[in-house]
Amino acid sequence: MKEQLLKIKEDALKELGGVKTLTELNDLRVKYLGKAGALTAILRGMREVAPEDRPIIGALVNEVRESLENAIKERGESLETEALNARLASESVDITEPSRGQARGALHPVTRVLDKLISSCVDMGFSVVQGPEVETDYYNFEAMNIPKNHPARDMQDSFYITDSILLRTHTSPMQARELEVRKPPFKIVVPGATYRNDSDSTHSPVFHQMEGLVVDEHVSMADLKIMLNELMKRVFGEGTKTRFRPAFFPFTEPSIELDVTCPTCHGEGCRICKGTGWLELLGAGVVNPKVLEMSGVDSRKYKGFAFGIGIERLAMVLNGVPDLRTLFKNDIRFLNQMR
Ligand code: 2NM
Repeated sequence: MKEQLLKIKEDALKELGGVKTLTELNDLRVKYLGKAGALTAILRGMREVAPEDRPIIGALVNEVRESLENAIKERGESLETEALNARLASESVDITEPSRGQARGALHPVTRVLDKLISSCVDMGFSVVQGPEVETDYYNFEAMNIPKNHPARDMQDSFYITDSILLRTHTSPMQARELEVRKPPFKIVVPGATYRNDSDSTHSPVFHQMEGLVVDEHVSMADLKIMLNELMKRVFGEGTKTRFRPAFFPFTEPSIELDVTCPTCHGEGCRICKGTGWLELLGAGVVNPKVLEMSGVDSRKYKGFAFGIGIERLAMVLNGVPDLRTLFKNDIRFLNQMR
């Protein structure tokens, strides 16, 4: 019987070594320690054991049971630890792996150019004002010294809503509104959307402008040139050169147009500047005294200078965009190149 017990113990421990799962472990427990198990069978056979041997056998049964229970418990614990480690390994996240990345939005090239112009002017002491895009004939044309028979007023160039109301064709009407209410001296810029009935590779029916206006005693063409040179350096970089050509606008006298050295080739000549090294950039001039007077500003005491710049053309030049209309198609393939 003693041999039987030791054999049970030996078999059980051997089997235990091969147990791989908690289920197998439980089966093993039932097989040796359960009600119908091998050890229980031995206990049942105790009546056949000589009475004087019973305590010895009984003690041995207990010892075997105890050591099997301990071994099973130990094996169970190590199986649980193994299972936990396997789960931790399979569910672990490698925080050093590079992420898939987020698709990032970006500012529209027109917005970027406009922001740059506005902040450069703000840095030079200008206030920013915005006004209505639906304007009266008076502010859009009359107050800008554009008379009734002027070609700019043609129905074919302007979007009229009624005989006297239209979509503003430039941001100048807001300048007139400010001339009426502001007390000089002042410096303002008016950025915003403007509308003309035109559509080709250099024109869009909606486009953007920024106009600036400075009114003070004794301001002159010299101040205008100094200010524009400074603005161009801030927007295009310190090495930028300018040149001024005479021009005509009804609202300024004298009037000029300004060219800058091409920001792409820095004056060498390239595709963008069509080999000339220069880009026509903006119009400007000394505010026509008639314009000041119409808005109630005393033109003997106060002078003004003003400039107007088209934003799309600038965005095209700075980003190498050949057709202005692509700026407003919102084709994602185009926008992704405009970062
Ligand atoms: C331009 C060119 C030259 C301009 C003039 C005025 C105002 F209100 F003072 F009369 N605002 N903007 C101006 C002058 C605009 O755009 C090419």
